[in-house]
Amino acid sequence: MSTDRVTIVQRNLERFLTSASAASHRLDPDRPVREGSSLTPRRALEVFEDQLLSRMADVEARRLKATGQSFYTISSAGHEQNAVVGTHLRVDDPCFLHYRSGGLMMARARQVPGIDMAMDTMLSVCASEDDPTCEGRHKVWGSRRLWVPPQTSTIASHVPKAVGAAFAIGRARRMGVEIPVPDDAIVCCTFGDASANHATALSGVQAARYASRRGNPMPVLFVCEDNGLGISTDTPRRWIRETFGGLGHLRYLEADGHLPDVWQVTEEAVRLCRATRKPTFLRLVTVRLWGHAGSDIELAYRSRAEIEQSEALDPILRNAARLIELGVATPTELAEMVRSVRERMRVAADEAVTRGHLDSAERVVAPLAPYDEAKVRAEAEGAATPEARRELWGRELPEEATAPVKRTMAAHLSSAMADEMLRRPEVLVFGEDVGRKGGVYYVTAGLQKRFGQSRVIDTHLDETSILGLAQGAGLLGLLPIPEIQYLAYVHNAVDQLRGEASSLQFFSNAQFSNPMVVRIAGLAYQRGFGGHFHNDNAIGGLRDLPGLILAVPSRGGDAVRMLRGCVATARACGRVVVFLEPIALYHQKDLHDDGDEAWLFDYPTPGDVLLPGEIGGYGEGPLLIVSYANGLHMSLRAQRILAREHGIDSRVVDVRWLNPLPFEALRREATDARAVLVVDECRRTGGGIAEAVVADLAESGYRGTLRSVRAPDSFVPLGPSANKVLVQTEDIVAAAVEIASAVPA
Ligand SMILES: Cc1ncc(C[n+]2csc(CCOP(=O)(O)OP(=O)(O)O)c2C)c(N)n1
Ligand SMILES: [Mg+2]
Repeated sequence: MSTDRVTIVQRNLERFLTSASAASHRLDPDRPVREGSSLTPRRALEVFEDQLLSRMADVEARRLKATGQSFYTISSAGHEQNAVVGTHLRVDDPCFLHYRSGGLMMARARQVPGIDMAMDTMLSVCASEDDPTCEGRHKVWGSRRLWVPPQTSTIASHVPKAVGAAFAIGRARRMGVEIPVPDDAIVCCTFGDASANHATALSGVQAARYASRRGNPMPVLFVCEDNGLGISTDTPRRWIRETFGGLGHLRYLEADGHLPDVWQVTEEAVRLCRATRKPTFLRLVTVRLWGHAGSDIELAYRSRAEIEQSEALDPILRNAARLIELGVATPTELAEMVRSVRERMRVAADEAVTRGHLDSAERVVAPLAPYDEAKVRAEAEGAATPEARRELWGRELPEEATAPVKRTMAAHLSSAMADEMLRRPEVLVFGEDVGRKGGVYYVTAGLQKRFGQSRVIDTHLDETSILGLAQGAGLLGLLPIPEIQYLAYVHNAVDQLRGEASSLQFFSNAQFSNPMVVRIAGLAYQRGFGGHFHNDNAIGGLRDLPGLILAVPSRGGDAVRMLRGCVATARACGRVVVFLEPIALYHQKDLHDDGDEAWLFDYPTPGDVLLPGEIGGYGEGPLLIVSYANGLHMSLRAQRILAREHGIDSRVVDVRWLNPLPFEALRREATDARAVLVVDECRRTGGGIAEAVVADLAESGYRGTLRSVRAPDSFVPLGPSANKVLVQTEDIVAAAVEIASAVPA
């Protein structure tokens, strides 16, 4: 049925142009179409042509779908007035777009010579390897040259990063850091009316208003493309106005009607946003033609009369009528334009289907996780000048400090953050309570005093917005190091990492990146305090993200060296890194006995670094114990007990990097071991690393005994019962003794 409606809508336009009469007058191509308007016939015809390009791209996508040659049929048909937004924006205004913003894209491409958006769009819907945005990996509007980072299909998930980018424009200036867009750029973010209800959209709009309320420039233009439907569910009339029309710190405008009317309001919205640097919301009234997507049977939930009503409001039909009436063009001229745009798109489509597709897994994954070790090492090993460091630290550099209190992991990380901020003016630290308080565990203490409020920001309480800011700032060339207060609370916003941040290089063929190092305080072992939400040991949701690096230090010195490696990897390769700091080890001083202070370490001198994949090892013996974080601490305790009380010698390995797992290094370690015991403080099934490590060793031909100690699949209760669901040192000893007795030395 949708194909029929495509034909019907096209025929409506043709019939109209055949039967319409030309106006009795003809407007001068460069005089305003009406008094006070900046719209001239010349510009109006350009917009109309962009709208036709968008429309014909939809027509061709559906034609090719019928023969299995195109793979994307969510169309912009009925939304083409968004081309007007594209006309009023500059090409250096970053855009984060709804999947129906085809007209906007066409109008934007017009501003850049040498871009053939008809061809590019056809390559994209055919998932061709020649698609310049992402070699066919996905299709939601994107272009490097047009400053449009491609978006995922997750509705509204791009709103927080658009807000983050708008914030970063103003912030970069305050930080004195050059970014790739001018100071007066604005950010445009389009989305649908149903999407406007989504928590993520509301999160973004709220963040923009909040930041603006606090006096920050927030040049973001939200454009709600309101077609009154979210697939089959209607949006109540006036809902968008009722929801966003009366909010403080958000200017609200509505654009409806013919081209000249939409032109005027849109121009005003862009002008206001640019001039005032304040969040602006434009409701653009649209209709949806041809159902939600090619596969949608619209008649199942809408009557024919309703469908015909939408078709009567086809913006292309209405604009054509208006342009003829105004004397901008004759019906014959518009008919000729329709014919030539259709022909152009058809030629592009026929060419696009001849192109190939990515033909190997290697090619598909190539941009997923760029890594250049030499570049990363050079970045990691650099440091600020000795003079600058002396000036920052005063008499005593952190590596010269002797008092034990200075040598816990928390203290070291705090110094490492200061060192990174000193040598990299583009580092931006933010999160809940990171400024005045210094973070939940004081890791960022003193940074705001040292580096100022422009670089160390207390955000409002919303993890989605924090990760949105990280993406926007990273996209614009800053180096964000946000803090999430607890592991449990990243899950609250994890789509911003899962769906968005970690997929950007893949879906843009590494033409865009959003480097960041997300610091998260997490894991358990807080002696019963805090309950599950402060003792969360669920890392599965981060471990299965392709491209995301998950770093988990266990020792204070390593934490510094790893942080250097992480920041360098983000900087040099645009990667998304999660740096998970074990809360229970922040202030840990002792290892074996109370007061032994064997868990205090020296501050590594600048240049001493650990890069992704570099594991650690302690002791020698036929038993290999593989662990990380709190498990590493316990394994080292177990190692001494095993040697002293059971005559079992072992080597303990610190995995350090939990995604991707350093399989090869672990296989090497296991080569001479008679048995391998994996000590995993995270959940038994899917949550931890034991499954993967054991499976890899087994599959790679390891012949010794394999065993693991893991936490049960449980949440962590409050009080002493917590230890019942957490791996204990005694469990490690018992498992090691059991394997040793099974495997003769
Ligand atoms: C988070 C999320 N949930 C559900 C979907 C499935 N889905 C795709 S589009 C859509 C409706 C969106 O409606 P609206 O925002 O009004 O945009 P429109 O398609 O009408 O332009 C839904 C539910 C999705 N893509 N993302
Ligand atoms: Mg809608």
